[in-house]
Amino acid sequence: RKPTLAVVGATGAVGTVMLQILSQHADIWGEIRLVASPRSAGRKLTVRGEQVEVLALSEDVFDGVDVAMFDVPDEVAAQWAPLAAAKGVVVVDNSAAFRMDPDVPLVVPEVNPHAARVRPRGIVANPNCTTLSMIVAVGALHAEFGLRELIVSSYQAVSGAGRDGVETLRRQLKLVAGSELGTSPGDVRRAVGDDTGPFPEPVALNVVPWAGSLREDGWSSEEMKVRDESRKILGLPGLRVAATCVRVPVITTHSLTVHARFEDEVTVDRAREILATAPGVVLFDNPAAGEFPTPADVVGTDPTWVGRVRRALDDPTALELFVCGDNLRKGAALNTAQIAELVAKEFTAG
Ligand code: 2RA
Repeated sequence: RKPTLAVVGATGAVGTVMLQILSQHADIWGEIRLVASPRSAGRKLTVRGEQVEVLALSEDVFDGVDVAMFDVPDEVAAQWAPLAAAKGVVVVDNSAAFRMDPDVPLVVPEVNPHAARVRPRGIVANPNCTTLSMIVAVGALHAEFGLRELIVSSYQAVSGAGRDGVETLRRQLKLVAGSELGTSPGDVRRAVGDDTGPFPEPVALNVVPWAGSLREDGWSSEEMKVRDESRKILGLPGLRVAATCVRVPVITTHSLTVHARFEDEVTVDRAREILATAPGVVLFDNPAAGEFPTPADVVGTDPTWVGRVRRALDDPTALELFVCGDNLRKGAALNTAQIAELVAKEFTAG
């Protein structure tokens, strides 16, 4: 039989992409139930070409549901995912509430699909978009070379901060368009005003070395997620990781520079072969022809795009990469849907 799916948070930025993906992928689901906060209940959204009414989140909406994809704030997931799981629903959750719970697998289907089968709490966690934007490429290289250390800088799109992030950048861009701003200290700040939305500084004509909230010793929550989640997904609890997360004036698609150090010497030729054949990765790397991935071209696509593959000049065991991934697709909705599809196979097989 075809399993029943619930999409919880169907009206949000990621929920919207989830519905697009469900309309594009093989039609493996029976009923698809759309769920959101009471504020959005009654709205009609299109999925698989049909209009479906949005239901208000309640325990009853999980009756008869086999798998639920959640994209809701951490505190909502923390409350509702266990309630759904208690009704027998397998919850695939895109919040940070359960990612580091030892009884909740953190899954990237191209890297650790087997982990999705062992879920003592009935919950499978989806990683954060920054980790997801690079981990498929890094995981493929790790499988061959054995990863020892990861040093990354992110260039994160504003849609990572939700609709508010996108609206903030668009509003600020209108205020600075056609101006001579960006030539004197503080001129951009004065032009965009005090309302910087979810960001601590203006994001138009700027880069902001901050994403998430403050953690110990000056690290951001986003940087800790990159470290903790990479370790858990790759099964390397002692992996050395240093991340610096930066917000840039891009609507959608996170980019990262990656310095990856491995057990032994690596060659660029072999790294390129691995990246060119790894599922979910596109190698786009010909600087002589001006070919490298950028968010403007990667947005709206599914794979992790890799360019600028070089061996570190001062360390023959390390590679340098530039990686781009659509933070709403592979970084959120797509990976969640892929996990849900993995779980669905258990229902169709059984
Ligand atoms: C961001 N990674 O880009 C976050 C969203 N989960 O802000």
